[in-house]
This record gives sequence, structure tokens and C-alpha cells, in this order.
Amino acid sequence: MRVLILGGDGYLGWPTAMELAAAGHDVTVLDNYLRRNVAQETNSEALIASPNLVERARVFKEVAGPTIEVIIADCTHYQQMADAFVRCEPEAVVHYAEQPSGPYSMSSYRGAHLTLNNNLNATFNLIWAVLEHAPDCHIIKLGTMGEYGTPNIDIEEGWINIEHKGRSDRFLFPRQAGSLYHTTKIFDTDLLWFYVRTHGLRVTDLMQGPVYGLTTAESILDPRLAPNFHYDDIFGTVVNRFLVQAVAGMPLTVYGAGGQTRGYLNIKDTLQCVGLVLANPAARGELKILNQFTESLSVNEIAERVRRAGMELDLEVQIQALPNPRKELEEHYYNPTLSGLLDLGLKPHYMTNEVLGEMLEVVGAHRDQIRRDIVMPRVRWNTDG
Ligand code: USQ
Repeated sequence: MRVLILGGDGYLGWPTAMELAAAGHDVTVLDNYLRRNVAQETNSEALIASPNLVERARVFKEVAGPTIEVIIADCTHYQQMADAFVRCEPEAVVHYAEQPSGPYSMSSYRGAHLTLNNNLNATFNLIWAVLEHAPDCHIIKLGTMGEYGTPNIDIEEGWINIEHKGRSDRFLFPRQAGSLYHTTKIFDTDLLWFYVRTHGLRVTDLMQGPVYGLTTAESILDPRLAPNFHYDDIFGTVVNRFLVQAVAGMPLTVYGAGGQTRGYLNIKDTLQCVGLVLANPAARGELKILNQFTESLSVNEIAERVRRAGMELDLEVQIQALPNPRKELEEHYYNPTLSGLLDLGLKPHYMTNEVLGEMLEVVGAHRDQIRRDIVMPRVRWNTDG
């Protein structure tokens, strides 16, 4: 299949590109290096420096064989997006081209505005590029479990049937996010749902939880193909941060009471899920929504697992509760449904002692590059203390 990956330089975009190219798809990646620029601006660079996209594609071809086409373009400029569609004629498009950091979206007017502007305009331009140039193209949109928030009822898979005054109907499951970034993903869903209803787009929305991991089947072929592994407070997700903190001998930064529970998944499972959805597209006029995680864990449970895995490598891992820089429930009910992706054939890689141990060893090999000054939280959700 001809597949266009928007945000192909990102933590997930680049590994997805390699995986799909290795599976025989005809892959084009598009990116404008937004995340690299914001990471540089906020002093949040990844643990392992990665070459630019053109160089990554060149290395991948050299070590693995397939060609990945590279387009450096900005999804918020409609003409640039449209030109990419004309050049690539995609049968499927994977949309990762969003500012993905909750903390960055809460950091300042600039952070909030950039997140809102980038994420909504990219999604809107994608919709129009599909309508005008590839109306049959399957849009695979990376959404987030964070759109649902932490409601005191079971989280369904995208939709809920509501009975009201003797009548019933099916609606999008209520959404109430905890950061502006997560809220932009809700807006994305509404935009896509509108155009699915009115123009018959075919869309799969993957409601993904926080991802962890730093190796995939293709990235291990050459160190220059590694995903951008962030561990700072802005771009680093909690498991990746804890792995680095454990190796650096810093206490694990549990925010608040640590009962915050989310659905996590290994980066290898992100790639598996995208592959499964590519092979099972939504129909014309269908918005298919799938919850994408493999296990629900609290921050305290993750810290404990990392501590145990660290012990086996003779790392003395301390756990430290910090005042929570975010506004979120620290103890809550959490019971999301997970069935659609399992039905499609997902075989989860769980966060076992062995998996954590392997990741600690990879991080350990880069111990000297760890910058301790970018680990503690720098962004608070509210400025009134
Ligand atoms: N947390 C800590 N200590 C830390 C870092 C985080 O206790 O050092 C806590 C947070 O307060 C939160 C939980 O861990 O309760 C998860 O935080 P995170 O930073 O790993 O993930 P989040 O901000 O929710 O965002 C990440 C990705 C985002 C994706 C989302 C999926 O950055 O792009 O959409 O995970 S989800 O959380 O399901 O919305």
C-alpha cells in the first residue's frame, strides 16, 4: 500500500515508517521538525541524538533495503500538505503530526497557542487534502486515551449508548481532558467525526495511552535508527523517565499520591496496532475508534516495577513523591475497555521485569549522556501555586 506518515520524524512516526517499509509498503514520511525545534527551545533534547530524516532514510536503505521517501513540509500550510498528497497518492495516511506534550501545552501562551494552532490546522488540512486529492484514503489518526480523562464510570471504546426519557441513541463517549494538548485531540475527533458524517471520510481513531520503550525490530539494525527517546519533564513519558532516573541514581519522580492510572503500551505494540488497522480499514462514512493500550497501571505500580527490575541490575532505586505539578485526580476509578485491537489480533508485549531490565540496560549504555538538570518538573498546570 502507498502510505503517507505525517509526523514521520517523531518518537512513533519514524519507527512506524521503518516497520511499514520493512513489511513491504510504499512509505513516504512528512515532517517539519517541529518537535526537534521545540525540544531545542525548551532544553529537552533526547537521550540518543538522531540524524535528520533524510539521513535516517539513507541509513535505513543501506542497512535494511527499502526506500523511505522524505518530504520536509509543514502540515499547517495547506499547499504543502496538498502537494504531498499529489506526489504520494496515498491509500492510507497515518497522522502523528501533532505537538504531543501535555506539559508544553501548559507552559505559556506560546506553548498553548502553538499546540492549538498546529494540531487543529494539521488535522483540518489533512481532511481537506483527503477530500480534494484522495477521497478514498483511509485516515489513521493517533488520538489519546487522555481525551476521556478519568471518569467515574467504565470507559467504552469511543462510543456510548445513552437512554434518556425513554429514548436511546449512540454518541461519542464523553471527553474531558487534563491538558490543552489532550483537549486539542478532542477537537480533532470532533472535526473528523463531522467530515465522516458529511463527506463520507474513512477514519480510524486510535486512542493511545502513554508509550514506553526505545527499541523496535528495525531500530536495532543501526544506532542511528533509534527512536527519539526523551526523559525530560516536557517530552518524556513517565515510564521512559523512570528508566533514566533509575540508571542515573536519581529518585523516581512520582507526582503526588501516585494513584494516577493510565493504559500503557510498549512502542512495539504501537507499531503492531498501526499495522493491524492498516490491514483492516474503516469503511466509507465510518469513524472507527479503538482504545490502544495493553495494561492499566498506576504511577506507584510503575515505580515499584522499575525499582524491582533495577534491583536485579544492582541499581539502588529510590522512589520520591513530589508535589504534583499537574491538575489531575491522584486516586480514581479507571476501567477502560480493550477489545477492538485484541479482536484484530494484537499480541501484547507486557511491562515485565525482563522487558524493563532490557530497557534499563540500553539506557545504561548511554548513562554518560543523561542530563540530570532536565529531569525535575519545570512546568506547573496552574500559576497560582
Ligand atoms: N507522571 C509522574 N511522574 C513523572 C511524569 C509523569 O507521576 O515524572 C504522571 C503524570 O502526572 C500522569 C502520568 O504519569 O498522571 C502519565 O504522564 P505522562 O507524562 O507519561 O503522559 P501524558 O502527559 O498523559 O501524555 C503522554 C504523551 C501524550 C499521549 C498520552 C497518552 O506525551 O502524547 O497522548 O501520554 S494518555 O496519557 O493516555 O493521554
